[in-house]
Amino acid sequence: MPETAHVGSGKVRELYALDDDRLVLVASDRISTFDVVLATEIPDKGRVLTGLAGFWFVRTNWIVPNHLLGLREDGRSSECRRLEMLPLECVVRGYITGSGWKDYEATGATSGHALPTGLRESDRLPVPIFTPSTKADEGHDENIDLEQARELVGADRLEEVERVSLELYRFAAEHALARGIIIADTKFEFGVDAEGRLVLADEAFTPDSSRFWPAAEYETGKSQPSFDKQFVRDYCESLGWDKTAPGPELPDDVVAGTRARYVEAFEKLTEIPFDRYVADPEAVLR
Ligand code: Q0Z
Repeated sequence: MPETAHVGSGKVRELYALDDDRLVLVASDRISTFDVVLATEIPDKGRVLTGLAGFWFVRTNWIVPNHLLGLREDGRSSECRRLEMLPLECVVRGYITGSGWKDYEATGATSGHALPTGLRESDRLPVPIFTPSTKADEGHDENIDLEQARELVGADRLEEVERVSLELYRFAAEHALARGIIIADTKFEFGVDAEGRLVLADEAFTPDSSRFWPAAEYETGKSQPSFDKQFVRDYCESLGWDKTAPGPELPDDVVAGTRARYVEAFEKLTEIPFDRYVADPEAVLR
């Protein structure tokens, strides 16, 4: 995109400025595992993520307005409103896993939420919890408690992002579970528009911003297979790779299996054939 200024890079996405008010977010087909971006791409992964995010933005705009202006013809890029971003990662956990499980094992709590004793890894929580973290440029986000989050965005805005985050999660987790996918946890990024209104930004309820688990295979007391990345993880583990860059190249069967899982997640959640999306990205917005 030569006529537009590059304004940011994520691990597998790029951000460009169209003008002062509009950005283009491009999702590549790159995949990361164990925090390393691999050289082998998963065809259509970027389209799946962009389409899913568009689907969720439209279906949740009754909860909170969002930054989406439209999907581009390529299906992997979206135009969005440029916002003032809040310096907070808004995480909601419905199940105890990942860094929340690590915190719980060490302290019995996570982000200041006292949790019931005797929880097992991957247990569903009695109620979903809001566990904000800070954006770390290098390495992992750091879980913080509500007091630290309040210092970052102010008491009123924190109350608002907590309420909205929990409402978004409850809505999407129920939709997904009815279609065979557990959304174990999810991360939102919010911005504020020129009028001071809270706006959902970035991506929402994609496999890159959330942990998707196949509901049919859910078993508490152990870590769960990832809906999308399990073939890649299993293959990488089978090699005895030390998880430092550069990662291994993926064989064709692992690529094909992983692509099929992304497409399966898209079709289960949107109830739209992926081919229809490719032909007409705006199909997910209707
Ligand atoms: C999102 C990110 C990515 C690199 C900035 N609507 C918005 N307005 C202002 N800023 C952003 C957004 Cl989404 C914004 N990021 C995260 C995404 C590549 C960084 F695709 N950074």
